[in-house]
Amino acid sequence: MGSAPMAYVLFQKFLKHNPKDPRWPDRDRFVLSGGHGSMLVYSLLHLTGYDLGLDELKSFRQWGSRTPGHPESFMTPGVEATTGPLGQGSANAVGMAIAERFLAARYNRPGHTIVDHHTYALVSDGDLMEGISHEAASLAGHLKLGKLIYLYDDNLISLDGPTSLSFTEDVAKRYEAYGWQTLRVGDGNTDLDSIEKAIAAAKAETGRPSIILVRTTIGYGSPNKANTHEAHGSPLGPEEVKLTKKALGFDPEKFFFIPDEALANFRTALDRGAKAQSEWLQRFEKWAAEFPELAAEWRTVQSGELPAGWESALPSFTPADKLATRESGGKVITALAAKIPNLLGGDADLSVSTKTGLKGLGNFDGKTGEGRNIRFGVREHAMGAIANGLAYHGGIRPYTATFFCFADYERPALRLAALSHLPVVFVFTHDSIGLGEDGPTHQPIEHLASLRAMPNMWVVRPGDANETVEAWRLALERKSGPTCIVLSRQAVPTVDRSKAAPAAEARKGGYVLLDAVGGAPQAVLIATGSELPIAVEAHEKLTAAGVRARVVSLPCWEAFAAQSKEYQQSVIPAEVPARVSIEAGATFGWRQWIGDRGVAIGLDRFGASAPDKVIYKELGLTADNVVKTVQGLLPSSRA
Ligand SMILES: Cc1ncc(C[n+]2csc(CCOP(=O)(O)OP(=O)(O)O)c2C)c(N)n1
Ligand SMILES: [Mg+2]
Repeated sequence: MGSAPMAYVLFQKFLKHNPKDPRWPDRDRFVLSGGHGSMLVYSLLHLTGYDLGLDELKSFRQWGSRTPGHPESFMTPGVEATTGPLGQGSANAVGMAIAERFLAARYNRPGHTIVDHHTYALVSDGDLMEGISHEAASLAGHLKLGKLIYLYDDNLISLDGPTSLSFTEDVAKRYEAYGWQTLRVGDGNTDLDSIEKAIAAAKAETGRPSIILVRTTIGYGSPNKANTHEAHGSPLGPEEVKLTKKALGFDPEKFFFIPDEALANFRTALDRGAKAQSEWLQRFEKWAAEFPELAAEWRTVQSGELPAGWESALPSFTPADKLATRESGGKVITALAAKIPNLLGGDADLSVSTKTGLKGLGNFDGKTGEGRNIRFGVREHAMGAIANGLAYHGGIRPYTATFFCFADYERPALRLAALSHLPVVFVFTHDSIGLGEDGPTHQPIEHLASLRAMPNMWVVRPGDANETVEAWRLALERKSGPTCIVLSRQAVPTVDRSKAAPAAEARKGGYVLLDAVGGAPQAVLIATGSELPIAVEAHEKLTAAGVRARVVSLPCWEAFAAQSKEYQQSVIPAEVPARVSIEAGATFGWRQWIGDRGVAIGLDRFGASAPDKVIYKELGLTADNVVKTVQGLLPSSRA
């Protein structure tokens, strides 16, 4: 209720949108970052004429409704971002503003403006307390994102009580220091003119982002609950609702009542939106006629498809190449960037190590919109949420990169990418104890298991250079969710495919790399990533010892689980109980593949600081240990 006046002014005086076409590419973006105020956005969408009936508002937060407790981008037309975990939306908005600049630079031509819109976010105290918003604001100021505007619901109250309990800094000064324009509205409850002037001033400033601190009263209009934290999350209650309606001049006995003149006022959005979009369409058609190739590219990237021939530049590797999968990943991403014009992303100050820099394509510049490498700085959390913002915006295939251990710093954004079906590619290198001397603070352990546990997240850990190519293929062909590509720091051999199954089999998530020699397998060795060569070596030793072992490469559990049961059984036969997995990470989850009697060789402890080969040996991740383990499982040796 406290932010309704500013939202009203924004929607009715400024927001360029067409409720009849929520996906119009050149609409302004509006993100309600404090997702707990979801009813505000649902009301606005209903009132301005989106496909969200009053019945949906009546079934707020109920099973099957399109009005969930917090806004979900895939659920409700007009909701641009899934918000609720505070801070995320503020960073998503930064991503949207970057996307606008990038697309404007790529597609606008002199005399032809196809991309030209603003990104607005309504942020709350909680948003601005969260660290992620600090990271995002710092980067937005650095990039001078002049079309990014925050409206800050400065109501001096959060969930537990007044902000005086824990949040007393000078927010305006902070944003000023980040390089933002700061504006104030002293009475956001009633002074609509001042709100309008402030938004106009924010739009007029094109060289830096703007934040408008709007002083409001939470629960404004409620005689007894306004300005108390009780107005934050719980319903006012029937009595107080009556009193509030009275205080605001409504009939207390009427429910979900919208006065005709109010509806008529809001519904003017339909004409405005239709007019704005049709003017845009005229411009678009002129542009498309003059630049047909550019227009064809636009249509492809807007549809989320990959351009024809995108695979043609993919490298392939031979057994002569012994290189870390981060190195082969670097070659893959460089090749892809040349073919996929909207592949845009970057790393958190680690491109030297992650190898994900797009060579020769420049650093993204927020003023010109040019450059393909976003220098996120050491800001993993905002990086993830900004990448999500790029994906929410549309027209971009975003990726990010950092060390795998720091997936923890990015994790809330990974989760929202998975929840919101965003096809973001998250590259993680230095994926295990194999990174060596940096030691246990940098060595991931439970990270694979924890990301595999996340619904709709795909985790791909390729075992050699050619599987790395396939990992990228899997990731880019996914349209309904994110993919983590998990790569090694240390060199791994490239499998000799003349003696093993083709790497293309990795697209199935798991496949028989090397089969048992001389008959049906007695044992199945299952490995991922840099432990694949260990399984291959064990296979050689077991074969020499007369044991029929099969090596299964399982780079992506989720893709494998999506195959038919028959295929899965043909790779990991249920009738072979002697199954051993080998992966330099927590063994949690492996039982699914190795069965009741199998053994998972992994790490249920933290690593150590030492050269990688020493740690592998000391912690039992060796071919000899695999051989011994297999022998211990075979019936003859158990007798
Ligand atoms: C990351 C995260 N932590 C905690 C919460 C729980 N929570 C929801 S709203 C809120 C604070 C509300 O204060 P404010 O952001 O000022 O919103 P207002 O009550 O003023 O609308 C909290 C702690 C959350 N949604 N997200
Ligand atoms: Mg507040």
